[in-house]
Amino acid sequence: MSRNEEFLKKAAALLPKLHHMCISPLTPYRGRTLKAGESLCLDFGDHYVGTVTLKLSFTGSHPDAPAWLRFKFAERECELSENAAEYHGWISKGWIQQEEVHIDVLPAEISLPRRYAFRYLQIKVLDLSSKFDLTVESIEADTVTSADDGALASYACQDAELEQIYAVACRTLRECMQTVFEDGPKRDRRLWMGDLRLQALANYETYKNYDMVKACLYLLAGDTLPDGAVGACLFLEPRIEVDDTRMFDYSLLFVAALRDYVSVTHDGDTARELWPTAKRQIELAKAFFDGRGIVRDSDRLGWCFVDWNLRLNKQASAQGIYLYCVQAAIELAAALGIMRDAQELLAEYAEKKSAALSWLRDGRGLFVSGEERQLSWASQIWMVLGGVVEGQEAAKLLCAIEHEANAEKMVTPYMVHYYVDALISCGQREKALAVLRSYWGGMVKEGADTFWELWNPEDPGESPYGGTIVNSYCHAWSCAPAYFLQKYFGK
Ligand code: RAM
Repeated sequence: MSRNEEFLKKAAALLPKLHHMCISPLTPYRGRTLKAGESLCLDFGDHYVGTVTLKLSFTGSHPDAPAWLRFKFAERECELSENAAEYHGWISKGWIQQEEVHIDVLPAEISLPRRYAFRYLQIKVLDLSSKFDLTVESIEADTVTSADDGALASYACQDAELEQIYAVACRTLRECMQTVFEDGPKRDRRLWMGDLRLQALANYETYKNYDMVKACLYLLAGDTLPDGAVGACLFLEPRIEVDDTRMFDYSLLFVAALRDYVSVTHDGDTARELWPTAKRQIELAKAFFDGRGIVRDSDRLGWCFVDWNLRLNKQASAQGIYLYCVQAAIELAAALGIMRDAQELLAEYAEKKSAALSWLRDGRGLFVSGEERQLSWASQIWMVLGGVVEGQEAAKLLCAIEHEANAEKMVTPYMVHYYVDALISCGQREKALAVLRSYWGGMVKEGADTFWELWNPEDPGESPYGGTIVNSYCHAWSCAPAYFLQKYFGK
């Protein structure tokens, strides 16, 4: 791994402090007695992130055996009825927010071992001697976020549905704002490049913590993969360390995130200092193109995320993402006055754009991906965002894909964010607003307090991991409405 200690020092100095707030469940519970097999479900009224401490006691005879309890934390109530033993997916069971505890001596004060993301807590007595009952005396959560609630930009548009969608989006972002912008406080609880970009955009319109974005950019630039690639994600503990996961699109999106940051803050020093990292991402991506100027097919590209639709061929999307990020690099180079880089990037852009037009379109003008010439929403969207088609032509393309029943669809709010962005870029604002209402509004109708990692209205039980029990229901890449509503659909 390649570390730049100066960058990491700079980041450390800018990382935010956590604000603590002590809360208790809204459900009345004090003095509740529980016998073996009984359970208590507590509702904290909203989504929180924090640690939990309980005071427990007993009635009846002196306890003659340990109390054996199970604690389940849930972001959505439906998670409480999931069975951890039935999950055999590819992401670790370790993420499941569940503890089993034996309490030898009562009364006792116990602090559960982890930080949890939750609205609900279920306490189940797995076993207890029949000579006494367990009593719950008090439950407190020490909740944390680095978001400053007082700084949140209000959104009043005389439309209750949109205001609610905005509030849920901001709550989502708030809960993911911890020491860094976490992808989700339930899982994976770390700084992911692709997630960061969307969180930063929402943050610019809401909490406006510019230093936190700057810190995250310096972290990612401060510990890269050995060849200088920005890693897909980064750990903070026990020490700052880039993950060894490499993703074609996430490395490139560093360039877009830096461009966004600079265009909002006009922070020229950061632009200058991080420009070599940005430029390096474009250079590294060049190795993935064939002689025609087309990015290698999915099977040779390595991991390029795009979306959690597991059938998606990523080739065309990758080409679009590359073009999108080259455009961002051109803007940065021009802003920095590095005209030689800007000129070179312009030539690179023109070449790869024309290759996309020549090789990735079918006879009807739709973009296709991979050897099988797969049709997908993602491919059209990224070609629009990459500027391969523009204006009316782009609007027509995004309309045409709606009528292709076999086209691969989007399943994450992450990808739908880019769809909304593409619609706005070609003047389809009304349509963009309709998507915000139907997609994010759809989650609100399903009872979302915070927006989810994955939402496929056609298959609400979908999980890319082999089981919804590890899905995250507060995932900051889904806070798009906070950004779009505030920026484009204000008063
Ligand atoms: C999920 C993470 C994160 C995302 C990656 C690709 O597992 O939670 O949000 O960036 O996938």
